[in-house]
Amino acid sequence: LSRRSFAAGTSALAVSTFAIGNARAAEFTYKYANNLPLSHPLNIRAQEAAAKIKEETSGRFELQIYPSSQLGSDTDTLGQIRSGAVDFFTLSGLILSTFVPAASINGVGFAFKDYDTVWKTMDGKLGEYVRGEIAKARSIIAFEKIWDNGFRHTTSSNKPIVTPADLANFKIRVPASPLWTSMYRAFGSAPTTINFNEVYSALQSKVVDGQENPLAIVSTAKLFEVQSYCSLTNHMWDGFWFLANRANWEALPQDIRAVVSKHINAAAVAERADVAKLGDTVQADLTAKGMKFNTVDPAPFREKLKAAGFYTEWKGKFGDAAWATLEASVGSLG
Ligand code: X2X
Repeated sequence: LSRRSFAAGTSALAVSTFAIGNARAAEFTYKYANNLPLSHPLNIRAQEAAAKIKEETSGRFELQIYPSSQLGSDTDTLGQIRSGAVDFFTLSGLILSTFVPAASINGVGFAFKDYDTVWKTMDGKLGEYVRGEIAKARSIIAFEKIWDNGFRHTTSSNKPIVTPADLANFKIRVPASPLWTSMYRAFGSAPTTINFNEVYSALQSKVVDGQENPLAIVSTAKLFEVQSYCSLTNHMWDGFWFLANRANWEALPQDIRAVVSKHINAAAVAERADVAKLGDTVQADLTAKGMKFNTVDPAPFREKLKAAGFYTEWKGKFGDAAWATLEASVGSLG
């Protein structure tokens, strides 16, 4: 029995069922952590992939899924994937940038006009560049296909966001990432860094008045229970890199690695379609639950960021070459 087979039996929180009674314990039991509820397409597709992997490896490989930050906040779990205490982790590139600075480049405000541009960019040269930077950090690697989080919108307990002036002094939660803090400072807001596992309670207790996330998360994480307004700001596209601890990954036999990466990448592509489909229906659901929606003209928001020097600052941080790769795909950012 490997060390991993023993470890498998100690986890009460895992979603997948594991060998009890007459079933044989898997040869390799690997932990996958994420910050989203079980009902989110990311977890639905990950569970499907886990079942397919188990089947195709004849039970040799078991992927145990820990949703909803059960193993800790994103910041904690980033430490665990680096050390190998966790084997796999889906993490926003923006948060990953606290370890691999280049990874936040897709989060530049208003960079993407639509999903076609997102996938062309992230499955193309820019994504390849970011994965290369992740690999250079040595302790982790990223699978080829990034998973969709979505275009982010702004919710609030006290007012709709219609113009950039509405963001002035706005008490908004941001994830742990310098790019997010910098963008809301440029808007003149009062950003507070809070990991996702504490967002619902921070909104409920009014530590902050608002937050920003894609509609699939506003819905599945039930943020509509603690937020009244949803402004369709579309200010950023965000995705999750499926990360592996390098040493643990390389400890797997080549044939198992091939099966795992095939099903994980296929699940990412399926999840993208699920999130897009949800986008068509979720606004109506949230409206029925009492959220008030408004659309937003992005032009003045983008102008505000430009005038505050946001694009110049981040072009300098990412470097001319990376910035040119981004602009070659999305157009000039000014
Ligand atoms: O923390 C968030 O807001 C979330 C769930 O969108 C991310 O993982 C970045």
